[in-house]
Amino acid sequence: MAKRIFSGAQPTGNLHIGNYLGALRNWVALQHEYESFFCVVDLHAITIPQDPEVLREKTREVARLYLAAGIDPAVSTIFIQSDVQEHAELAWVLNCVVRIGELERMTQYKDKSKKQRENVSAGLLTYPALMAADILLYQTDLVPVGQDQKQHLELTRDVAERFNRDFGETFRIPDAYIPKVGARIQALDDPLKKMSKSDENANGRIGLLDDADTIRRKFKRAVTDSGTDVRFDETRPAVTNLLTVYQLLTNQTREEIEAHFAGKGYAQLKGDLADATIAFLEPYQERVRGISDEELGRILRDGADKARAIAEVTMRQVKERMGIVGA
Ligand code: AQP
Repeated sequence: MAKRIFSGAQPTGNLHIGNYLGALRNWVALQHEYESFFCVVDLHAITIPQDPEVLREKTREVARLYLAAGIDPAVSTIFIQSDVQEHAELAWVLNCVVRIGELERMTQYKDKSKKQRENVSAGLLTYPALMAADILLYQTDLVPVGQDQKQHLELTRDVAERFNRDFGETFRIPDAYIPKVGARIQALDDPLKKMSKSDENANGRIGLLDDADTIRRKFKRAVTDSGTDVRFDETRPAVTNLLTVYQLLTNQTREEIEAHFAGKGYAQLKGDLADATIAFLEPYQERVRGISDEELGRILRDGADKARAIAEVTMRQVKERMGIVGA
């Protein structure tokens, strides 16, 4: 059987260059080597409150962003999570396999529950069981994600191993694929925080659909470190973060970049970075606009059909192994 990839993004706001550089870009590169499944994970999005109208719109927007990034529906399966009911069904089963202590140790849960205070949904806690279901349904080999999802992936492996041990060999154990560069793009307003869609300060992220003026303004305002020289240096996280984005967008080596900025200051870095980002995003946005509603609908329906055919097989095996037989 061809090796499989599964990954997804949540329609929880505007996708940013962190999502692109940490995840989408690698999906595009890997899709020709693997049988690939890319999902818009709307059921994950509702673990925190969402406006239904906005969620509907963002779900389709994320699918458009996948296509415009270069995910090719002729070779990859693109679909919306809620169109394949086995995701929710297997998530319930895995909720009965995962331990509460394991879920409570997840750093994303700790961070996000702090922001929700007393209104934390049970779904926010059990989010990793749904993510495990997404991955395990497709007997996935590799999961290309950013650094922030590493812990969830480790839990997915643990849950799959536990299920296999208790009920017999059922799930393939997936590996994470985390890029060496770009796995954690930091926020522009705080280099110690990751760039995030749901952060209330939009100045911390560059949205994939931001216009040129907004991009220039956000980079101009970006926090920098003390010192003046522009080079990669772990002890200067803000400048290193900007340089990492520049490196990935221009495909230059670190040496070439440091030579280019030798003797120049932060203003030059910010200006050149804005130019490189706009040069990348303008044609990207043009491609997003070029995808008609009809074409998108057809791709998503085909994708859901293909995904469902595989998910059903896994789900049937899971139920048989557990003794869930129905009438
Ligand atoms: N800052 C980042 N740098 C690199 N990769 C990132 N990813 C997210 N943020 C960064 C990766 O993008 C993929 C899709 O992310 P997600 O939709 O699952 O959301 P998330 O990981 O919870 O992070 P976001 O985008 O900031 O969303 P919110 O604010 O809603 O939590 C994943 O592979 C992720 O690792």
